[in-house]
Amino acid sequence: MIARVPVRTASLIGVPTDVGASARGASMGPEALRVAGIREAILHRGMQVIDRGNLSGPGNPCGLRNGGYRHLQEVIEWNRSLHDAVLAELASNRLPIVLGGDHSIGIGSISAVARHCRERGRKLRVLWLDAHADFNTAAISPSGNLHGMPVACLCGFGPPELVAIGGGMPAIRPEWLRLVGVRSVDAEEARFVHEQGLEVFDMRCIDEIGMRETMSQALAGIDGQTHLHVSFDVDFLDPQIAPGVGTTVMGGPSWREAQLCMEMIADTGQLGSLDIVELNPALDVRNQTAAFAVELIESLLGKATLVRRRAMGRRHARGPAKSPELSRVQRIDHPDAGLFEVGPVAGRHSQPMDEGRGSHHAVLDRL
Ligand SMILES: [Mn+2]
Repeated sequence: MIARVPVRTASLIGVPTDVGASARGASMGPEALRVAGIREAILHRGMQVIDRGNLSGPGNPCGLRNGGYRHLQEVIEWNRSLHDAVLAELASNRLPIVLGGDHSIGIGSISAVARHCRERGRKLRVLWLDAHADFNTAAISPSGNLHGMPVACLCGFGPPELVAIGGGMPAIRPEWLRLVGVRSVDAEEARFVHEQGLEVFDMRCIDEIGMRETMSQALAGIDGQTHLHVSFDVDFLDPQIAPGVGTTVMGGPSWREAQLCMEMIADTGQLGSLDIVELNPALDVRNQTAAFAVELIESLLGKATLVRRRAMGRRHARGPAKSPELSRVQRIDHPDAGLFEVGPVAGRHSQPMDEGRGSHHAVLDRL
């Protein structure tokens, strides 16, 4: 049962492009996710699925940097189409699941989500799961590739055609964002992240406090009026388990950490939209990265020891567990995905929490 997921019909929107990336191949991502069974996985969660097929747009001209950007016009065209497609699904009360495509498509997708929330007076929280901060601008980007700039564009720093794509100027405010898993930031970009006050939970933070506390802080403040958007760059994952991306960075979250991350997002019950980006089948091994991504999406949609978690959450919501058994994190074998960590973690959302801003800027504080 997934009663806590508010939207029961998911819409798959394929965006087969790699115009924002340096390596070619992310344009094959949508089909790889379908081959890995994303539709069936969502159906298994008890949801309905409508596959809208793929958007169409310009091919990859393999051009050089021009005026600070590579392929700006192509990126604009893809993002305009995607904006309209995502907005239409949200207006019909469906959960858009965008199958990328490189990460530049986060601009159109999240601009539409932000417009939807603005028009309905909903709060928006964007979780950016990524090895990179994606906060470059033309002035500081080493490459001009727009897949390194979507966070900046969404926050108002970028070409006007992209910044204003959803009608809001800017689409989102930095304080609505949480970046998780970051471990590769260009020097100028890091200064800009710091200057704009982005809340970054980098890998050092995850090493030090663990994924559980990291996600607890990243999700703090989400309530029943919050639309939660997840922008899942597959390079978030450690390349040992997810080799099929163009910009691998060693030292990412493990299988278990990634599962826990997704399960804790599911526990909020507020997931409203999702992008899966940067999957590159040309670099994958027997589609294993796509298959892993699909497993994580199942967790994100509520697959896990949900009944037990919810029971423990209710128990914990009345106050800290008094019995030592309840306080101890337990490990049980799960027939589907090996070990699941369970314990009184589900009660964390019942604890009063502030927004927690400014406490984990490790990448930046070391500057
Ligand atoms: Mn990215």
